[in-house]
Amino acid sequence: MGKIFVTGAAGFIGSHTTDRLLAEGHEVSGVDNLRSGHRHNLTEALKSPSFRLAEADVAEAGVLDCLVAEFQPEAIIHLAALVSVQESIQDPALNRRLNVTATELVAAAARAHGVRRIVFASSAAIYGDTTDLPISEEAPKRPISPYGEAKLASEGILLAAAAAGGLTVRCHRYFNVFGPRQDPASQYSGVISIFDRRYRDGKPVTIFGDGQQTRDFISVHDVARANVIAATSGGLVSGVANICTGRATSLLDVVAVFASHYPAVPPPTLAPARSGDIVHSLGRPERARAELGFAAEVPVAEALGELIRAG
Ligand code: UD2
Repeated sequence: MGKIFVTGAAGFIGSHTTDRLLAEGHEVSGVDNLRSGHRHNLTEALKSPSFRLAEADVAEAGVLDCLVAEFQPEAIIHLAALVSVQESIQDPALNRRLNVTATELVAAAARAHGVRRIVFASSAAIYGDTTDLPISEEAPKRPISPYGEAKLASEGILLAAAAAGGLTVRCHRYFNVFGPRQDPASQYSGVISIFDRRYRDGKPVTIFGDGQQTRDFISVHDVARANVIAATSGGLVSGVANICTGRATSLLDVVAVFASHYPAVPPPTLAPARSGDIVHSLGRPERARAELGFAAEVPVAEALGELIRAG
């Protein structure tokens, strides 16, 4: 069993990844500044003697170097980020600091302290608005937000560090991740987290457009499993891979699942499509299967049911 360092451990994906690492018997050291993460996401993890959490900002010089030097992990799973695309547009300097500078510091700490592997939270946002579906890793990279640009730059920083030797880097291009602990805070949060909150409150959801738009929605449990595989499996080589299901789910499909659980909630309100919205997004999952042995397993309807039943 290994020692794994997780940045953004109190976040949506970070906390599920931490839970899974602990369940598999690994020792985990996490860091989070609790800006968008929450200590309560780690309620179970914090009961484990194999877990510790430092409350600190990874973009601050010296923080990562100190924590990595002390813990001496075999791998770093770098999930700390500015997660809102909208916020990256409003505050590009903050996006750069949290989504690029932090990555440089991760690479530097790994090299300085002999960490052998980094797993990085990249995003389908690096592809931008492509209509050539399903999207393969070879597709043109045309990010349309500071967030997408920063994720692409981070991939470059980490893969260059890996090319210098002694380090394996796996960049995970997540598609539309959903599940328990995702924050529905703003109108630009992930649509499923917003719908979940609205149905719980007994209020109708708003569908922008006709609801026939599709996304490659993937359960956070599958994403956490992909992270753990990439951090702990032997024999991996550096590279990038989509983390997706390869299956398209429409918003109407999503609404149908919620509606069946909440028959008393009024039907959705329809509103004009959001400007800049893409109609369809779908990833090719083959490379993750070939290079990591990872394939998504949780059907969307099942994961939605779990989310709806969660407290
Ligand atoms: C992601 C990003 C978005 C932008 C976009 C670029 C997130 C959460 N969103 O959006 O910021 O970068 O990629 O392609 O990372 N919708 C509704 N009702 C709602 C909320 C959303 O109908 O209350 C629709 C929305 O208009 C879209 C679909 O649901 O058609 C999915 O929205 P999303 O923001 O969850 O995900 P996405 O991939 O469009």
